[in-house]
Amino acid sequence: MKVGTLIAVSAVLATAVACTSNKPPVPQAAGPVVEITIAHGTVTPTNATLTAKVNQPITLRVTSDADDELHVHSTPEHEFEVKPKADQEFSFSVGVPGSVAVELHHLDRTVATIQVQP
Ligand SMILES: [Cu+2]
Repeated sequence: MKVGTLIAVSAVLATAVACTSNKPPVPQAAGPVVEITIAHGTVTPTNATLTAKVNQPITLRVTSDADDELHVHSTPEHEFEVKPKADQEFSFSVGVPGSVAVELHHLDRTVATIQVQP
């Protein structure tokens, strides 16, 4: 009897965990979205400027034809692996006001600079 109950509970927990792999819910105060395209060794945009608030979610939406690596030079730092596919979304927020560079490391370009305001 007890064993049967435990198994039932475990099954429910496993289902709940599996559900969390769905897309995260849309954040309340959505911040800026940066559309980034990498094609034939060129990235667009470069040196874009935008503003965001501290702790506001910022989204990078990337369409690429190559592997690359996005670095967000904030505190803390964020690092995202870019794959050769369309519409990859990376979200992060910045906890410290200041100027934050978003860099593409293989192509060695600054995609955007985000002015994070308190
Ligand atoms: Cu970097």
